[in-house]
Amino acid sequence: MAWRLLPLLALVEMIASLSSRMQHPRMQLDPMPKGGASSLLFQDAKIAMTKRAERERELLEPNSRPMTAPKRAPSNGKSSKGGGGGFGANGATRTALQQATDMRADTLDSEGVCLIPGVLSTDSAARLRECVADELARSYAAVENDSSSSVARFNVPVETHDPKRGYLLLPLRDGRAVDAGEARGTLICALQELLGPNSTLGAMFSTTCGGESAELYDLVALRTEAGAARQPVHSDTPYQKVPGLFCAFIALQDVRYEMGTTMFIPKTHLQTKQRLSFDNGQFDGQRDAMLASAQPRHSMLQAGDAVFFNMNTLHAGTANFPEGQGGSQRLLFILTFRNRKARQALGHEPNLRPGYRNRGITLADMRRELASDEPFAGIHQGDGDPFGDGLQ
Ligand SMILES: *[C@@H]1O[C@H](CO)[C@@H](O)[C@H](O)[C@H]1NC(C)=O
Ligand SMILES: *[C@@H]1O[C@H](CO)[C@@H](O)[C@H](O)[C@H]1NC(C)=O
Ligand SMILES: O=C(O)CCC(=O)C(=O)O
Repeated sequence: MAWRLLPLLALVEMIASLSSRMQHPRMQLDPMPKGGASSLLFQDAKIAMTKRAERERELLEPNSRPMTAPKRAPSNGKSSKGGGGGFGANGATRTALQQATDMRADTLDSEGVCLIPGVLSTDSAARLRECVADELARSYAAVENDSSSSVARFNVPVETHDPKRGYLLLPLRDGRAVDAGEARGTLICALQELLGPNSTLGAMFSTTCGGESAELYDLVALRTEAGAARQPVHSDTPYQKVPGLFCAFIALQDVRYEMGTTMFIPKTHLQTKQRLSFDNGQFDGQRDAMLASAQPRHSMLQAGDAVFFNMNTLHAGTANFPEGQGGSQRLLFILTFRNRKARQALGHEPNLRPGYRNRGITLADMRRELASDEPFAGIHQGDGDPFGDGLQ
């Protein structure tokens, strides 16, 4: 077949760009060939991507250091954002949260990525991990019963499930709370802590994504298991002047290096010579030269910490080591918001259950719901549809 004749690298590029155009999950590849051409294509692409990622590891790992949280704004940083509204522009009238948010926003402007410790308490992170594990079990059971429900729950059909790495699309209210008739279950409490009016992360999304009109774009958990391969370096959205998507990866447990980290190449959110040699240099050696001289930073997250990034920044998930070599299940809770002022194509579909897509659910909507007696409990959002479980 013709695709077998494609050079491996061209195949990797093709699959990467195809999947980045289609949706956020990139590495959802079937380990069990079912004989179909597309399944074989995935098989070959997976082998090629793993080989490519291993080559990148050799280039990047010697220079990679753990990411540290910024202590103060970069010296060039005119403290920017004007997010303070009616508050004084400097000095004691700015709250600690506003000052910390400005510092982190300056870091995002210059680096494209920022470590934010403690966006969830350790206890809340542990409760949320258990809740996500329960949602995972519910979704596995649902897909076992009816395989056509896979796309709505995992964003991929069963044919391309990867047992070692995948996304779990989440509801706004967890199934356990709904079953128990509990208005404020674990997921609601976590969203309140993460996005509520005085929250670190809520302030970050508001500041980077154009205020409270920021639109919910991903509500998902990322799962890797022991033995999951490293990803090739990629970005999730193309460059545009007003960055369109900002994402938080939130650790639900202490993540040891052997469980996989996310490696970022700071400053690659900008159209610099460095970034262009990555984008355009895949066949003439420029990309590898760029990677060999890069200064990567990997996020070492404790339970409740977040790494917050402009989704145009280059990054890759590192390997979750095999069992017996320190690997084990890693669950990250992921929130992404979209800045409506970014008008160019974003390059991928939202990682949201179908019933939550194209609804224009904003940060303001979420805060209003979270402040109500029964958040997201089938309350009409204004377009006539209840939120429900998002499964249609
Ligand atoms: C199993 O799937 C069928 C549709 O194929 C659905 O009607 C039924 O409710 C499902 N049962 C459970 C327990 O999820
Ligand atoms: C906001 O959070 C800060 C720091 O956690 C706290 O000191 C302050 O009292 C909070 N303000 C409100 C209105 O909750
Ligand atoms: O595994 C990770 O830490 C990163 C995941 C990622 O970048 C992706 O799935 O696009």
